[in-house]
Order: sequence, then structure tokens, then C-alpha cells
Amino acid sequence: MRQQLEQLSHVAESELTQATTLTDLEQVRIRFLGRKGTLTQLLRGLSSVDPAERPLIGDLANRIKESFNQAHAARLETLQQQELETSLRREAVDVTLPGRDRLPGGIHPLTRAVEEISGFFRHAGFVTATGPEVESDWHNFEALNIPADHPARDMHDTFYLPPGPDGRRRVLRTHTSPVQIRFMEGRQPPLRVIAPGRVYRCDSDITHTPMFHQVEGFMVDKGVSFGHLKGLLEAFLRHFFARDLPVRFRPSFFPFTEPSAEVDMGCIFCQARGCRICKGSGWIEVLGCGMIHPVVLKNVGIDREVYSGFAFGLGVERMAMLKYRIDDLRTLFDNDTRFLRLHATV
Ligand code: 2NL
Repeated sequence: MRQQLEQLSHVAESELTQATTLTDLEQVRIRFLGRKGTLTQLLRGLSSVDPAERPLIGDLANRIKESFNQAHAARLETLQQQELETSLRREAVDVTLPGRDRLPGGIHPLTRAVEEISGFFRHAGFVTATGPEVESDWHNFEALNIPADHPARDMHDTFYLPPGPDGRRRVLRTHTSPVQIRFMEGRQPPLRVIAPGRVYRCDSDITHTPMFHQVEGFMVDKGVSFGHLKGLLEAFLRHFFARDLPVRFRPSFFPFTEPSAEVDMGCIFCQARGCRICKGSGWIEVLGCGMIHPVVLKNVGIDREVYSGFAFGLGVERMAMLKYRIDDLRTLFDNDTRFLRLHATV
């Protein structure tokens, strides 16, 4: 028995030194001291030992246990220290790495311009309307009194698409006027509408992109005059550019308005003294407008004897570039984050 005890103790202590993980170590302890452990089982045979020898054997067993426990505690301490060091190394943060920028999202300057424009007209009682970007010839051209031989309808200016289910030729809308045509077709005055959206023209160079944005608006009611149009657009420009600008209306021509005008504002870059932006004239052209042509009113089923209306159109890119002082149209579409950081707002 004494020999067996010493043998067990020897094995157990050598297993302790071989245990390399905390789980290993616990297994060793259970194999030796557990309820079915080797030492526990050996001591169950103590009753068959000569009673004279029992105290000696018992004493030896206690010393072996004591020594095992001490070795176990020491090994436990070492392994715990090792595991702590490994996990500290594994979870170490390299404080010399460059920081990760968290870029907040923002409103694109074009979206901002559309919101500021729509906001002004919303306060003046205009509702926003939208419509399809793929349009019929009727809504984009015919209804607007644009003749079949008008240069705007040329293949070189308009993107034509294969015919739709009705066999008719379709186009990518070249302005948002068709949205207004659709709106008028289904309703009777009084109407006050603005139509912001994407439009497409077969044109691409440093000052033209094949897709750009427009806001058009119109109002139809009894007694609507050019004076109303003039007052509204002047107020709009002064609001949008946040200053008391000079504004002038120049006679012009559009097939869908009569009379028609182009609207200039005093150059905001040189206070009308003349610069590169206004080409020395002191004026910048920003809008087109006019009284809705009687043929257009007829085309949408509105009685021109009872009602009259005005309409206007503007290019959003141009307005945004002037207001936010962006000098290259293409930067609006590159989505370079350095540009967006300068011009996008939260
Ligand atoms: C411009 C000129 C304009 C309109 C757009 C319009 C719409 C309907 C009826 C009559 Cl449904 N007119 N729109 C009228 C005059 C000018 O835009 O230079 N846009 C950038």
C-alpha cells in the first residue's frame, strides 16, 4: 500500500507539471483526488490494512494529498498567469494605427437646392408633383405646342427609346413640363404646382451632363397675370439668394408660353460691376417663364376664356452652383467625398 501510494503520488505530480492548460490541470486533479480518483479509490482499501499500520498509511496519504495540493496550487498560478498574458497579447490594441474616420451622411447640394426651391413655393401654396422619366411624345412635346420639326425634337437633342406597349415612340423626358401636363389633364383650376426632377438631353461636355435637374412650376386660375409671375419670381430669387437682388425680365420665346421671358438677376459675384461669371454684363440668366400658351391650355382641357396661367422653369445645377459657389458642374456628379464634405449639409 505504501509503495502504491508513493507510485500514485509520483504519477500525479508528474502529470501536474505536464498540464499545459487550466482544463488539463483540472482533469489531473479530478483523476487523482476526485470521487473516483486514483488516490480516493486506493484509500477505500485502507480497511484491509493491518490496523497497526493504518495510522502510518493514513499519515502518508495526508502528506501526499498536501504535497499534491501545493504543487497543484503552484501550477494553477503559473497557468493562470500564462493564460492572462496570452489573452492580453491577443486583445492588445495597436494605438499607433491611424484612426478610422466616421463620415456622417449629408444632403447633396443638388438635393439641398431642390428642397430650398420647393420650400419657397410650398409657402406660396404650390404643391409638388412628380411623374415618369420615360415619357410619351404627347406629354413631352405635342401637348406643349412643340412642333414636329422643332430642333429640340432632333435625335441629337433627345434620347429616344423603343416603342412602348401601345406601339408609340417614347423619350426620356427633356424637361419636367410633362409632369405639369399630366397634372392639368386630370384637374380643373385653381392649380398651383411645382415639378422638380431629373431630365435628360443628348448633350455632354464640361458645362452639360446628359442627365440634370429641373424645377418647373405653374399656376392657373381666374385672372392670373404676368404681374403675378413677375412678383413671385422676384420674391423667389431674393429669398433663394438671400439678398435684395436686382431682377429683370427680357422678352424671349418658348413654344409653350406667350408672351415668354427670360429672367436675369444682378451678378452675385461682382455686384453687377461685370466679371468673368456674368461675362462683363453684370447680369446672370437664371429662369425662363411666360404666360401658358392658349394651345397648351386647350390641349389639357382648360377653358382659356375663363382661366389664365403662368409657368416657369429653372435648372437646379445652375442655381446650386451660383448659390454655393461651385465652379465645375462635374463635381456635382463625381461624389468625391472631399467635395461632399465641403458642400453637403446634415
Ligand atoms: C427654361 C424655360 C420654361 C415653362 C418652362 C411650361 C410648362 C407648361 C406649360 C407652359 Cl406645362 N410652360 N414651362 C415655361 C417657360 C419656360 O423653362 O429656361 N428652363 C430651364
